[in-house]
Amino acid sequence: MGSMLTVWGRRSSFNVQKVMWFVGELGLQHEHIEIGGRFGGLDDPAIRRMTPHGKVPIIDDGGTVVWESHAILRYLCAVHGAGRFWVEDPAERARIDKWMDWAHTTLQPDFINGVFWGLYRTPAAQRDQRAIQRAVARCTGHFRLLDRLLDGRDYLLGDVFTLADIPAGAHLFRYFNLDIERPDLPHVEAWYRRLQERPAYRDHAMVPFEDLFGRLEY
Ligand SMILES: N[C@@H](CCC(=O)N[C@@H](CS)C(=O)NCC(=O)O)C(=O)O
Repeated sequence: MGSMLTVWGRRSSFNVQKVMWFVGELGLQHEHIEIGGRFGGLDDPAIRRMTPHGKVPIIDDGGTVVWESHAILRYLCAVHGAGRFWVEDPAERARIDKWMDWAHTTLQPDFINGVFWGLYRTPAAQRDQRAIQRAVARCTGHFRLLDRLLDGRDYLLGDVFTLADIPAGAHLFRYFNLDIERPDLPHVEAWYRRLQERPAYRDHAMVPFEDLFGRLEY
């Protein structure tokens, strides 16, 4: 099998980016196989044996197969994050989980689905401008909330970078590079600059997305 850890999923996938960013933060030796999107391969029997729904990311860590980006983040944190990312205290872990789940269930649907898919991935003639505007407005609210949270702190939970920063922080490259209305976000922008000092962020969460323009098929 080569290396212990294998990650499947195209680098242009938002859900893959969160996982690859964390693999980079952990400094884990791994093999990365681009599947999905223009690479195809999601219907291969070997992939379907690992994940019944045929979506990326997927990992195999020494025989343990995990899919769903946040399940993967938590698994990698528990197994490989000792001393740096893993926390034992359930209350402390819940502080992290709250923001991870908020990002996945609230921010991501409004931004990645509503704005990124609605505006960028949908061909101009098919765009629903009113729906896009409503999603942009909801994102304005979400990013304002993050801006208030980040006032006076370096990272979402305080002085230290945690897993909570990954799902929300992975949105910033696309949010700040789309041609949309944004409110004043001084603290979010400072956080974005701070994240860009991390090589793993630059390598995995700032992936150009032009090849997704006008493409609804994957
Ligand atoms: N909730 C899943 C979503 C997985 C998902 O929808 N992945 C997309 C890419 S972001 C996918 O596999 N799309 C098909 C493709 O890339 O061809 C997760 O967080 O991992």
